Amino acid sequence: MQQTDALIVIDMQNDFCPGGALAVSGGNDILPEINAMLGQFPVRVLTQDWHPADHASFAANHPGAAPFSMTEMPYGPQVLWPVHCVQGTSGAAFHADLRTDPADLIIRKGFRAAIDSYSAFFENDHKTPTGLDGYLRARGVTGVTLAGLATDYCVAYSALDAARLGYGVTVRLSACRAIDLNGSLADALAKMRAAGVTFI
Ligand code: VGL
Ligand code: ZN
Repeated sequence: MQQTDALIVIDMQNDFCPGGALAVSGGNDILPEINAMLGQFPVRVLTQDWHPADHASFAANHPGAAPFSMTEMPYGPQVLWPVHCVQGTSGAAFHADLRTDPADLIIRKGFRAAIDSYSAFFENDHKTPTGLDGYLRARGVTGVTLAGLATDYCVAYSALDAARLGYGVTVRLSACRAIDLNGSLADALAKMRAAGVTFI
């Protein structure tokens, strides 16, 4: 690892762990590995999915729509999710066993009601920045390692954006878990591989 590598821990929040509103199977199993990784990188970032209650990605805000069905947004197709990670709720809080003290930066995303944001870098229109790219560049970061939830959504979108932005990208698959909706995991792994992402 070079001195310029950042660890980006994606969405280790209660709602994505067993018992949560959008639980990822085995989501909490990766906490020990992530906690250990937080001591191994010179730059450490946590992301936090952070939605208002009227968020457009929630099936509950689309009368008659079932969770995990699809809709069209102005920026393209969008999965309609169960209500999750509502700002200020316990579901949006980091898992109690995540070591948050080593984090240099906590970046929140998905706070605009009209647009979802899987990636740590851009919202789902692939244009609206979160500010993370500017932060990492200002700190001289050239490579990022990603871990967290979920492999096939927020981790994959972050990895693909990071590759597009010119960072060297590594995904620590043993420290990720997937939602795997209709083949989304295989699809995400193929896209990341094609983008030059390294898996460890
Ligand atoms: C995520 C779906 C909706 C994720 C966030 O963290 O992968 N997935 N919001
Ligand atoms: Zn979300």
